[in-house]
Amino acid sequence: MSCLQVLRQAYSGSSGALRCCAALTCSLLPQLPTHKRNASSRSSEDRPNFPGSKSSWTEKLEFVQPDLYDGIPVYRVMDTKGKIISPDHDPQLPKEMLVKMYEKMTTLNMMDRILYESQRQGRISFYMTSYGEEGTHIGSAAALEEKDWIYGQYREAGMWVYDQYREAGLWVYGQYREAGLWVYGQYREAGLWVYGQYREAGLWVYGQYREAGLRNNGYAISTPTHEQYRGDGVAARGPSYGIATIRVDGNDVLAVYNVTKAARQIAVQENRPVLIEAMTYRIGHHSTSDDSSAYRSVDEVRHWDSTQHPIARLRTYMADRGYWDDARDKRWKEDCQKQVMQAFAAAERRVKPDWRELFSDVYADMPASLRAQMEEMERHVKEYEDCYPTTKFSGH
Ligand SMILES: Cc1ncc(C[n+]2csc(CCOP(=O)(O)OP(=O)(O)O)c2C)c(N)n1
Repeated sequence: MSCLQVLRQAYSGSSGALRCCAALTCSLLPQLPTHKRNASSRSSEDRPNFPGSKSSWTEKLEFVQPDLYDGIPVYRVMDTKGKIISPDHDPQLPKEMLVKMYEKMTTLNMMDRILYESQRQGRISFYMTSYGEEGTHIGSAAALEEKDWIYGQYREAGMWVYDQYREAGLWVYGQYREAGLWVYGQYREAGLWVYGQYREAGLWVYGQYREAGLRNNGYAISTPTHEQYRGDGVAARGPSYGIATIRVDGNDVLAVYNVTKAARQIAVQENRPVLIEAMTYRIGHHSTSDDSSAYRSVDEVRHWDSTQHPIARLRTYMADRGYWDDARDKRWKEDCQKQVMQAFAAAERRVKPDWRELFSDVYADMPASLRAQMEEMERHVKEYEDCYPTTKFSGH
């Protein structure tokens, strides 16, 4: 089955999920690539031909109630335990690739554990974990090509981990220590290098680019989704902007892979945008500055950590095929822990860039107001030099 078929089929199955009137169905589902509507050829007796309307007539006086609508369905390949539901949709990736995906998902998880702890020990100032969202990072990174560009968000470190940028990524994280804001200064040398040169033709998150992936992890810091919007998530907004849209189970790495591959094909071949809403759950706190027990129950978090976890699902899938077992898992986790610790130690030994880059890397010509702030900081750092670890920074 081609990728486009996967995407189309995902939509064609949606009618059963919609209980509301046809008008609602029409307005919420995106136009698929083959779907060319020609208003002028329709009779206004058959269908309304108002400019701006794409639906049908109805003689029922019926308000569209949000709770009567099941929403755009969530495409998945595996069930919550990691068993394939429809063999046609199994991308049948080669063993080496699946092993790589599993190893990268677990590397991200290991990075999260070690760096989160190191923040608690005061070795870095700030960190954001990706617990529970590993499938969205790795499934999408695996489906893209070397030449594609990725604009990753802060909770998308797995996109870097997937390829050879693990150390660079950790280097960025390593630089977080002492001053969280430093990371922005680092972007020119590390972050942008990671983001910008990762691949070559720009996809994923925050992109107004041709393909945008969005992780819906249930929260924006402490605000749960039910306080963020009343409609059907983010995917429902895609069609209203004229964007082909799909919703996917973000904890199913194979589904994310299929959907990203299909979306990339539409974007590249048809040069039009595609939106992916990957449904997942943020198991970790928003950041090391957050305590999520203040706004959600421990039981809720435990539920997501112990069921449908993307790493566990992929592991079951691989174990079923004889690609992975407990002994290998144990060896790999030990090895992975060593790799992350070594990269972290190497990052800690690096001299940090000149702190003035915090001011100098934004504008080609620094505005007077920013220069004044930089000079004020220069005076401050000079006066209180003994309070700052200045020798750890270049330019001193
Ligand atoms: C313009 C702006 N306003 C506010 C913030 C502060 N802020 C940082 S992260 C965040 C929440 C983002 O939530 P979401 O997009 O759901 O991503 P998640 O953290 O769940 O991965 C906010 C409000 C910001 N970074 N930029």
